[in-house]
Amino acid sequence: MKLLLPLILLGFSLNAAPPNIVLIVSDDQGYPDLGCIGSKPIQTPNLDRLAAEGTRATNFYVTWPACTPSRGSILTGRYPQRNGLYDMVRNDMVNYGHRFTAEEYAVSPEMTLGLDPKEFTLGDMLRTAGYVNGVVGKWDMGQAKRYLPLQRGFDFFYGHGNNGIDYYTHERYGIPSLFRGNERTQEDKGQYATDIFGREALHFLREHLSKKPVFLYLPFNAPHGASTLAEDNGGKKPGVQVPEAYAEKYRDLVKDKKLAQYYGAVTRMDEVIGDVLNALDQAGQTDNTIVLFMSDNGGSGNGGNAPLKGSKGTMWEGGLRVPFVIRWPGKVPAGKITDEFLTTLEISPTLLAAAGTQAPAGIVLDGFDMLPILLGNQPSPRTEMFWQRRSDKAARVGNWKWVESQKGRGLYDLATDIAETRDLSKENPDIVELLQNRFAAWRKEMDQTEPRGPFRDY
Ligand SMILES: [Ca+2]
Repeated sequence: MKLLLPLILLGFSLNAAPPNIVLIVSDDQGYPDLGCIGSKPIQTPNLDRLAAEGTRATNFYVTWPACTPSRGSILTGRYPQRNGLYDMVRNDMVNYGHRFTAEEYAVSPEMTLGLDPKEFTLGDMLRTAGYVNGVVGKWDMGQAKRYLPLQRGFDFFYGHGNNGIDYYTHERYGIPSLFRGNERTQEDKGQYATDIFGREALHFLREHLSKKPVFLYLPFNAPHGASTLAEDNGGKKPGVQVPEAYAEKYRDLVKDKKLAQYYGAVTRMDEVIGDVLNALDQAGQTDNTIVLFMSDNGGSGNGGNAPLKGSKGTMWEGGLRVPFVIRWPGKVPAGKITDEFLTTLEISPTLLAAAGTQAPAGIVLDGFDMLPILLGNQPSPRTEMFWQRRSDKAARVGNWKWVESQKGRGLYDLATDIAETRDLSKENPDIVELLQNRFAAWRKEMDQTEPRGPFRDY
């Protein structure tokens, strides 16, 4: 009995102060592109620190091999095919260097499409647990007012609603694309996007840390290629933009100028992540904050995704498997590398459990709380995962991966062949059939789920 009262009080105080959450997403950063992995000359000392103080996963997947649907799953905890956002919110005419007028852009898909307002975001779900929620960076869930963060469970937004900008003008193929709250702004025109996103993230944290539980969603546009018209850049697409000093760090290490720019953009982003970690330290909130980091899809080609095959946009591991780090001092083991099978579908259930809340009644989440797995208390309950991008399909069941896509097909044993080099489908027709059947069952479940726009007609 003597112990009971302090335990009750301790339990009460923990419940009274759910952890802050900083959810960091980078853009098109490849599976091997962290300094601590050691296979490339890339420098990411702050993400390396995060990995040393937390756990890094090697077997972690996104739900789609490109931006919008992958990010929709991070925010909803649901497969793209369940939440309705299962393709890009993107104007195809940009592929041909088309410069939109404001009037033309206003009625284009990038303005009229977005995450269905019936979906619940992490902002909606954490708000019920008393969090103050902010988004800084690349929202990519639609730009009409009904799609913007302030209408989607967030209290603060500074960033762009579409899926790419010029890092300096903040234009997307000629259209000014930064928002503060619900209004477009050009207040920072000329300043490097990663710098201003860092400034706003720190501003949001300093204003709210230690007062209320804070959820900062910090999705960078770095190190994605810039959405810049070639004619605005001397007739050539600029690739990944970065202040020259950051590309200069890599000039002696890599010959390819564009690769040096990519590495430099990651390093500048890493510095901003370091500033965020320092802000948590200064507020005395590090021990009470979960920090998560992942890329939204595989690397788009900069230096390759070896040992993985393929890149962004493909059903190969190089399109779908990404770096992932989570730090929660005293809760998630420090300095650990886990090979457990995990995905971004686990993010929402994990954060909701940590916050002591749950999804609204009737809302199906496609993942689970991964904390017990990270603690080593149990193996991952995930035994299968499915992907579809138009006619491209893939399934993983156990260590078997089946791919049927325009870029290739086959059956691979990831336990012995992470690079997907040996097609074993001829030797194992029964396993091919099993994976095809599991894929068909998943597809049927998705087709029968409650209708959601913008892509499923109803
Ligand atoms: Ca991306």
